[in-house]
Amino acid sequence: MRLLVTGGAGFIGANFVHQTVRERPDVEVTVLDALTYAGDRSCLAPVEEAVAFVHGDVTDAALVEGLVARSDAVVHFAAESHVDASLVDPWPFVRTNVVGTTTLLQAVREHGVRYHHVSTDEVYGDLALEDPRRFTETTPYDPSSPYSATKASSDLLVRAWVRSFGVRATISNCSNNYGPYQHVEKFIPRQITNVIDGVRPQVYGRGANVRDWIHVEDHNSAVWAILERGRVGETYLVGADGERSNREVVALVLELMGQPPGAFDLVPDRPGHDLRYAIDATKLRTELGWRPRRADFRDALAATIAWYRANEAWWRPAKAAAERRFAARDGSEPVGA
Ligand code: NAD
Ligand code: TDX
Repeated sequence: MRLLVTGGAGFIGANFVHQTVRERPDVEVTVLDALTYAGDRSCLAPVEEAVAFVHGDVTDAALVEGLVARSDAVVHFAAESHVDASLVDPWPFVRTNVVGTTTLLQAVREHGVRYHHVSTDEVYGDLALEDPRRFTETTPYDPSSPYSATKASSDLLVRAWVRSFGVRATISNCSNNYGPYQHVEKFIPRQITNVIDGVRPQVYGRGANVRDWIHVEDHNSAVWAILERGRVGETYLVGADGERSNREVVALVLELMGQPPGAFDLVPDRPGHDLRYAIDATKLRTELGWRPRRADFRDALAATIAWYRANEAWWRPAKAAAERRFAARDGSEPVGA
């Protein structure tokens, strides 16, 4: 199989490429990535020899068309992915997430290529803390942030291309990922690298918000299950029953890093901050037989901390700039400055 992976120099895409090279030597991988501030070619260094890399933009219709024409399938990870950044400047989100997805859809339509669309549970809005329900494939869309609104738009474009043009597409909506190669602007790596730098973790609001954590390898094994065995036109929710409040996560990071449990700061909240996400992955489990392999959060978080300790050379160049962006948003001094 010749597989085009967009966003393969980002967090989840790079882990997907590593896993694919490791487990499926018959798959020929081409990565298309614009190398934005969130993309880093060095994420692919361990598999450099095994994959082709194209530096380019998913909104470049001629480039995309040429690459899709030479592929049997496309997995689309490329996106602007940071909620906080979308609140400052939504335009790159509209361009990459909406226009970029449309560009890919037109190309897979023209060449009859199988397409898998990687999306998020944030399209469903949020749940109350005590709500017994979780998100399912039939939960109505209700995005809160510019980021999630553009991801919701891209999902709806995929559905329209399936229905109107017969495109062979599937969609996955996954909960919060963690693991190696995640940008230091995201919650877990930000707090791990703060502690390494002797800086207290920064928790928004009261830290009561709940995210449904899944290890990136489990997300990617689900993407493979859907690509190989998923029904065309269907959406699958991906999650590993990992609901935890931000306070709980930060307390565990502190414990695993030998710090006192209360050694974090509460800082001004994110505007429109979604309270709780929770995924019901019954369809993925029963229809495709998928199971998470890294569901022990404590163990997988400890391994992630060890990875950041061992790979400072990878994250260090991005750290100060990420902290300056956080500070610019709330008018404070960058932490660790
Ligand atoms: P990321 O920000 O780490 O990586 C995004 C990658 O896309 C980067 O390599 C970047 O250079 C590339 N990119 C951005 N704009 C591009 C463009 N115009 N053309 C080509 N490449 C471009 O993001 P991530 O966390 O790895 O997320 C990957 C996908 O998974 C996204 O679609 C995101 O919405 C989705 N998702 C993420 C999570 C999560 O917890 N991180 C959860 C569910 C779904
Ligand atoms: O410093 C922080 N302090 C804090 O309390 C940061 C960066 C975040 N938070 C909170 C906000 C959220 O409740 O932690 C939680 C997780 O925040 P992010 O890592 O920014 O993720 P989130 O907004 O939940 O979105 C993530 O999951 C869904 C990804 O970034 C998206 O791309 C994905 O679609």
